[in-house]
Amino acid sequence: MIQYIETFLLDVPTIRPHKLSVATMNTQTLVLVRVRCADGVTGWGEATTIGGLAYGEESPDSIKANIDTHIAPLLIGMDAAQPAKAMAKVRKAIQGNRFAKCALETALLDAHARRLGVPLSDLLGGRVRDTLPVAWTLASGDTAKDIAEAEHMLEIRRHRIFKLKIGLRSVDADVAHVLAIKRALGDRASVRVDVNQAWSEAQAVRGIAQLEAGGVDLVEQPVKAHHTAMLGRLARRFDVAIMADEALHGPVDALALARADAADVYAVKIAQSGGLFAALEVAAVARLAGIGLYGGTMLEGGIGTAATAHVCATFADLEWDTELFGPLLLTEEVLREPLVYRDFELQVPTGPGLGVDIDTDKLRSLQRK
Ligand code: MUC
Ligand code: MG
Repeated sequence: MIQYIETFLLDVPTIRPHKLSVATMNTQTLVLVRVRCADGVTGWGEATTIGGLAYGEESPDSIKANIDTHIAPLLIGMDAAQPAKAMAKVRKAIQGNRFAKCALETALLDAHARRLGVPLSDLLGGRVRDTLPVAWTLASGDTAKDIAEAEHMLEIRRHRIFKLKIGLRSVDADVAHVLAIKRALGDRASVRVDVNQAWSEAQAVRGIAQLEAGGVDLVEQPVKAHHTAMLGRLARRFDVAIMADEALHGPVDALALARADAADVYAVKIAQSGGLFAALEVAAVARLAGIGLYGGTMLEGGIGTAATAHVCATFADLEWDTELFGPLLLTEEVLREPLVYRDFELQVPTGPGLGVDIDTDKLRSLQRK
């Protein structure tokens, strides 16, 4: 039986300012959920978002309040061994709140997989891979610093895929920044950009043409999330892969984007999708429509990152890799044993449930008072 649900806000400084077109992050607020069951099993989930309300319509505080006040009470007393039934009740009663739903589903699946003594990925059909290539985001805003950071990552064999955050400066300044980095790294790395919706169609046409000619491999969400037809025009106009990120809030959007031929690649994010099974549905739509997959992040800590890793481990094709580097952007580790990044890949945890454990002393020391 589901006995008790707690939520925690943890303010964790980032290792350097992380500049997106919509926000500069110096701190990440982790939103964690703990579900305690009557049989003594505990499960963890995460509902971390980016930039308060700058990136999405759910803030850390609203997620916590909505779980505490409206969603947790629906779940108390339900059978903990039936996560699907519990989540069906939540989905019937609660509109939106995708991040909260994702965290609760993760915690219920973590607990149930622990109860059964299997990795969470087994509850999703089982894994086809045990490691995931991981991109790193260069977002200091400074070209020389970004090149030095990329060289260091190549040197220590942690990343050889780099995503550059652009859209804050003029198109020409951004293109010059990206192409200087691509020239410095050459064929040693894949260079991609994320515009986070900043460009108009005219700016996108101008920017993407130059990025494509300069050897950039992927352009993520160049225009506003609701401009589906515009995204499709760009995807058809250019050879370089166009990825949908903010446009993709779950399976219904995945279907609409596929019908509109709007993107070549989907960033699959468990929280944006509204849960782990919803993320699998997004991936299923992509597979049926011939759209490539990429394992995305909301810059979560170890819990959300491990949960996404379990989902991505079940994908037969993961053409565009992942960006599951969230914990590496944070100055403090909340897991007792950090996730293992080795030889450019994240090792998907193999223990029961998520395969990770929270350091409760760390949790208390970082918890917002
Ligand atoms: C986004 O829009 O993709 C993921 C990686 C990163 O640096 O920012 C996030 C959000
Ligand atoms: Mg993005």
